[in-house]
Amino acid sequence: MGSDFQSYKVLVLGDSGVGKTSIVETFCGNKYKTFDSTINSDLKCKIINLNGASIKLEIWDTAGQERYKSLTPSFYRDAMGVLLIYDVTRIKTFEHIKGWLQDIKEYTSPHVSIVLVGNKCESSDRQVSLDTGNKLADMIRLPLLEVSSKNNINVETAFMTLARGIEEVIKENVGFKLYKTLTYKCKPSSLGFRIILSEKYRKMLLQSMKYLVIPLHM
Ligand SMILES: Nc1nc2c(ncn2[C@@H]2O[C@H](COP(=O)(O)OP(=O)(O)OP(=O)(O)O)[C@@H](O)[C@H]2O)c(=O)[nH]1
Ligand SMILES: [Mg+2]
Repeated sequence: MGSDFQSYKVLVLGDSGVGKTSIVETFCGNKYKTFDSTINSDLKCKIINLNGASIKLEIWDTAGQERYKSLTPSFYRDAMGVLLIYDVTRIKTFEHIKGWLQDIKEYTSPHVSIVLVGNKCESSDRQVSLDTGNKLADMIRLPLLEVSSKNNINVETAFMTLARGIEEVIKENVGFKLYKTLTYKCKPSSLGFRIILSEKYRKMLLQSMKYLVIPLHM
């Protein structure tokens, strides 16, 4: 597996038992079964294809139980995306979403992308309707997806929605930063100019092309 993929660090957060591990395992192609409660955090990686580019998702499945929570601020800080999960069969987990959002706001970058996820949507034991979920999602301006890791409903869509959100943020930020660098460092002439970038930045530049066409032709 090449190591030059761009990687997106993603956290999976939510109360204990909402199905974080089950969702991650289902996304990674593993069979649905019962998992032990997560201690601290587990890392899983999956390569996805986003608009023709291979991206490595570094997925951190975290512990929902208070006594296992030991994530450091720096762990949160370099996260690029968060899947924030509640369980549609337990209203308490839904009521705790605002508390999780406060933690996310406090510890992560303001540019972090978040997707709200209501798990166990196949269950007939619901305590949180889709309508109630949508009302909260509208209020906090986040995309909401109801999923079922048990029946593999919408699990991939949730991760892809998050990855696209991260990609958008990167485009905006890299485009802006490179715009500033290029307009400061380069004086275009009739001969044009040549910019040498590392492979990492070349990829980011290509992904941000729509933002960079303007400065390159000024
Ligand atoms: N009905 C139903 N049950 C599910 C689903 N996903 C997970 N579960 C069950 O929910 C329970 C908790 O799942 P986990 O994936 O371990 O939950 P977690 O969020 O990782 O929990 P912690 O590691 O303690 O934070 C298990 O009994 C799962 O079998 C689902 O989509 N539908
Ligand atoms: Mg777990």
